[in-house]
Amino acid sequence: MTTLNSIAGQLDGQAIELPSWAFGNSGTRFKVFATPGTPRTIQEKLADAAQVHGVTGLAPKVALHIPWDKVDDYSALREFAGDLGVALGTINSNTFQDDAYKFGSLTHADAAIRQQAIDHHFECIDIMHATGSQDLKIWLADGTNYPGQGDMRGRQDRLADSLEQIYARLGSEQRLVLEYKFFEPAFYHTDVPDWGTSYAQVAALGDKAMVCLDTGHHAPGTNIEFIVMQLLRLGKLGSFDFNSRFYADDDLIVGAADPFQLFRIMVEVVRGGGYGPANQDGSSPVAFMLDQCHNVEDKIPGQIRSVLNVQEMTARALLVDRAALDAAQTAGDVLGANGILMDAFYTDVRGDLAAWREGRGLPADPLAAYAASGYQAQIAADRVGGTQSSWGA
Ligand code: LRH
Ligand code: MN
Ligand code: MN
Repeated sequence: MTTLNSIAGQLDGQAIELPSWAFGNSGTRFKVFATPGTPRTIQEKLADAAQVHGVTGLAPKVALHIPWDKVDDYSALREFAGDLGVALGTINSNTFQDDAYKFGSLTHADAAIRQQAIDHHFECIDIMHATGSQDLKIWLADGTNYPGQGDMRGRQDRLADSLEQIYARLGSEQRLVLEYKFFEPAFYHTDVPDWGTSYAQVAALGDKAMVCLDTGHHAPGTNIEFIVMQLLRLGKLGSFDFNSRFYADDDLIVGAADPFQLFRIMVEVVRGGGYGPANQDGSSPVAFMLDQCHNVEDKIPGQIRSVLNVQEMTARALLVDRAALDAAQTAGDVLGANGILMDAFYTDVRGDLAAWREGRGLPADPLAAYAASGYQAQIAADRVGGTQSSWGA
């Protein structure tokens, strides 16, 4: 049986990127509940994200969403983040809130609107140069609500052309990751609904274009770890948007709804070489991001819980006795193989991870340490006046 001690070193380099928007208020279309102390600016969101990294050591980067996190000076923002001990990560484009994009963005039939959407991505690439970001993440709300409303083939062709233009602008160290989602906001067809479409589009672009897998963007019952396996096998898994769901795109805390699924995903990530320092600069080929919204729970503890859940399931995945599993699989030992996987899943690593943290000068219990820090009360007292950030602003 592999012990946590033997895999502790593999946990050291784990880096999970936090979404800036997780710190703002969010809700459903019925109600957005405000939380005292919610950030009013991107600088305040970064300060909150730094709290998460400070108590966990797991979250050194923060992803930005443009224009939600628009500032005049991105180099200054990069420095500001650095002073807090975090770096700016993935730049998310946004072509889903402007009236112009009612009938599409990168797929739009009107050349002028399509150009507007392409130009927005050029702006995002400029921002990436200033922030030092590696990835441009594209998620499109493009789609139609009624059969016949649009020419699906034409839209796909225009998407390919738009992406080609955006791809051509990338710097040598930059990547484009294309996220898919099976429905919403469009209900009849979505232009990038599944990993196959995303794969087909990015494969046509080149090595710097990859797929982004948001765990909440699949139909119920989808075997997500199979998709993870396949994309890693094809060398095209660029990033994750981790969250969990009971119904559709619920954006709940990762590992909250189905920790076993998160474990199975991490098993395939490890198996496929997607975890650990595979790149020459020591970074992982896969960016592990969260994409979550905390509607009713406090946001900073929500993010702390999330990164701890990812670490916990990563540790359990690393505990899988690979040699024994291979032998059982080869021998056709169905129950034996399943038992080996389940042994790792059922291993309670929480005590060992607390010791791992203490050994690195981190609090054994990050949630308790955050609660005791007084930060929450401080921001609730300080952040009065101004407009609280929310998902979409
Ligand atoms: C779309 C999505 C995408 C957006 C984010 C706010 O549902 O997952 O990643 O950028 O939500
Ligand atoms: Mn997402
Ligand atoms: Mn989503």
